[in-house]
Amino acid sequence: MKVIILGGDGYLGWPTAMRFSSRGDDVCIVDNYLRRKISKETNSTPLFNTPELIERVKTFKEVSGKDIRVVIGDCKDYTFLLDLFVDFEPDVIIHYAEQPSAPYSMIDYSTAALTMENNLGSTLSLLWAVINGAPNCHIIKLGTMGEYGTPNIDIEEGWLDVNHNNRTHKFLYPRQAGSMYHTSKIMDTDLIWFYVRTNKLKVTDLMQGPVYGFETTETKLHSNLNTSFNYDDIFGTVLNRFITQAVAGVPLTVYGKGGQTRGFINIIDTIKCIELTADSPPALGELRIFNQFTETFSVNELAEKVQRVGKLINLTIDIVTLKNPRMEAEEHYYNVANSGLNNLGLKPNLLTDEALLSMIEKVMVHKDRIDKDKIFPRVSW
Ligand code: USQ
Repeated sequence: MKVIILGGDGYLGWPTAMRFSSRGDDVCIVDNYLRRKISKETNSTPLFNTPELIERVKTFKEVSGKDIRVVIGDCKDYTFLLDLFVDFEPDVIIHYAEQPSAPYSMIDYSTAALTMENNLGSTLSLLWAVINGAPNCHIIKLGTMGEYGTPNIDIEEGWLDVNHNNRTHKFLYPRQAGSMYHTSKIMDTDLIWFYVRTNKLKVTDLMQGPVYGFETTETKLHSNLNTSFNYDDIFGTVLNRFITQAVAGVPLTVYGKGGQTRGFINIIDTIKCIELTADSPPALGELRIFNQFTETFSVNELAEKVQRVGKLINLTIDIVTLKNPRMEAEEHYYNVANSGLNNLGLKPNLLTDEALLSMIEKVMVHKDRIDKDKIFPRVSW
């Protein structure tokens, strides 16, 4: 397949690019380094060294023999995307080109505006460039489980049949986000659903939970191929943070009561889900939605797991309860459907003690690079 990866420099985009290239697909990455720029501005540099794309693809070619095309540009620029799609003729476009941090989106007006402008702007340009330049191609859009929020009813996979006054209609499952970032993803979904209806596009929306981990088959090939593993309060996801805190000897930072429950997924499974999705596209005119996670845990359960597993290698790990910097339910009902990707053939890599231990041990190798000043929350809402 010919695959374009928008946001191919990021935590998930880069390993996805290497995976598809390794399989023999023809891969083109697009990125404007926005994520690097705003991580720098917020002093949120990743734990591992991550060279820029030209150096990464050069190393990847040396170790794999495969070429990945890199195009530096802004996905908000419709004409730029249109020209690229007409030239490259993609079968699949994977859309990661979004500002991904909830805390970043809640710092102030300018970061809220950047999140809205970047995320909605890139999605709108993508949709129009597909309509006019690659109308049969399959768009795979990274959505987020956080679009649903934490309603007091079961969460279905994207859609809900509503029965009202003896009539039934299928709607997008109701969405209610807890940050401006998550709200931008809801608005993305509305844009996508509109253009699927009016222009018969072919789209899969993957509602992903917080991802953990940093190693895939390809990142292990060379240290230049690392992905951007963040552990700071703005760009780090909770389990990656807890693992790093455990290694640094900093107490695990549970926000509030710690009953916040989410659907988690190993980065290895994220990449597998994208492959499975790309290999089984929906029909033209269909918006297919999968909930992309493999297990649910509360924040307290995760902290206790990290503490218990760390003890096996003699780490002394404390857990602190911090005043929650976020406005969110700290105890809530959470029962979420996720059979779609399993039905496509996903064999989950679960958070076993061995998997957790292996991540802790690998982060230990980089212990000297951990900056303890980046750990406690700086943004609240
Ligand atoms: N949390 C803590 N302690 C911490 C960090 C987080 O208790 O030190 C709690 C948060 O309050 C929240 C939960 O852990 O209840 C998850 O937080 P997170 O920072 O791991 O995840 P979130 O901000 O929701 O965003 C992350 C990614 C985002 C993705 C989303 C999936 O940054 O790109 O869309 O996970 S989901 O959470 O399902 O919406």
